[in-house]
Amino acid sequence: MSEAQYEPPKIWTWDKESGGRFAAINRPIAGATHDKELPVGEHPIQLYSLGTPNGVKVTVLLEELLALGHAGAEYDAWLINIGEGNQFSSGFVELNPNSKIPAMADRSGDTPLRLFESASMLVHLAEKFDAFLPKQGDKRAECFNWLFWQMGSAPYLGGGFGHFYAYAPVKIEYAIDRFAMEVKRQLDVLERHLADNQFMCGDEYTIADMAIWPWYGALAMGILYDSAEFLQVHEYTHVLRWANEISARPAVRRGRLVNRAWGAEMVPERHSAADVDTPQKGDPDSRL
Ligand SMILES: N[C@@H](CCC(=O)N[C@@H](CS)C(=O)NCC(=O)O)C(=O)O
Repeated sequence: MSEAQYEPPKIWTWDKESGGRFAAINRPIAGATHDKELPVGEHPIQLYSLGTPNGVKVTVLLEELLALGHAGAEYDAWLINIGEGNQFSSGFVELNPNSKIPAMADRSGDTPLRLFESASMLVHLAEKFDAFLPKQGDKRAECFNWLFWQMGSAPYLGGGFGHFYAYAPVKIEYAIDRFAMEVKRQLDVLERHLADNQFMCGDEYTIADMAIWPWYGALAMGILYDSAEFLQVHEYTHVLRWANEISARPAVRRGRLVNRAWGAEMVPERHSAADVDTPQKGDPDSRL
């Protein structure tokens, strides 16, 4: 495949694997590939996820809520291995027709409530427990501004920069340039904002921080795509100050372990606090 020679045909057809890290799970159609129900545990909240940045947003919020004493936030976190196509089971697709982790069922009411899209889960849980979301006014609007900024921006980081820099089978200069430029611009948006604000919404730690940290905090801390030097992330000193403060929170440390099935410490499934208190030992060199 040479980028210089490729001439798109009149009609795109799915006649070969796209190549690269996720080739085996990429397909141009939605829906289930196999029949399999999702397991259901004993807690009000059932989470079906993986410890990627999108998954971590939700486990961090659940751990923060538990740390505040909200027993109703007790949860079972089941592992969905996206590399093996677990997101295409009939049970998962019933919860999330978009076949992406995280997906959640809130079973605390008469009928289970399905939730997909991580921001939808963050808002649902923050409203349900009246925590980590300003109640009204400017601060609430600002929290939503940054929450949805993350949802709109991170695909350029993950699907754009991360994909072409770390996962694509060929290194395409045009694509890497385009997305490195955009990701550095996004980091600078955060840098300027965090120069004057302790957290994304001023002095209050909210779901906007929980959404942004696993992507841009991790990027600034050099733990995403092995790209710290390439993007010169040390230049974003305010982002780093904010990222370090958040990563030191006990609930963030706990949330990061859940649904993680790689690395030195991991909690592939979580059914009680004890699972996170005593993480399993894994291979320190293993990666997602
Ligand atoms: N906007 C979605 C994005 C979810 C997403 O992209 N999840 C990825 C993992 S981080 C996934 O499940 N990929 C599996 C696939 O594409 O088949 C959210 O925030 O929940």
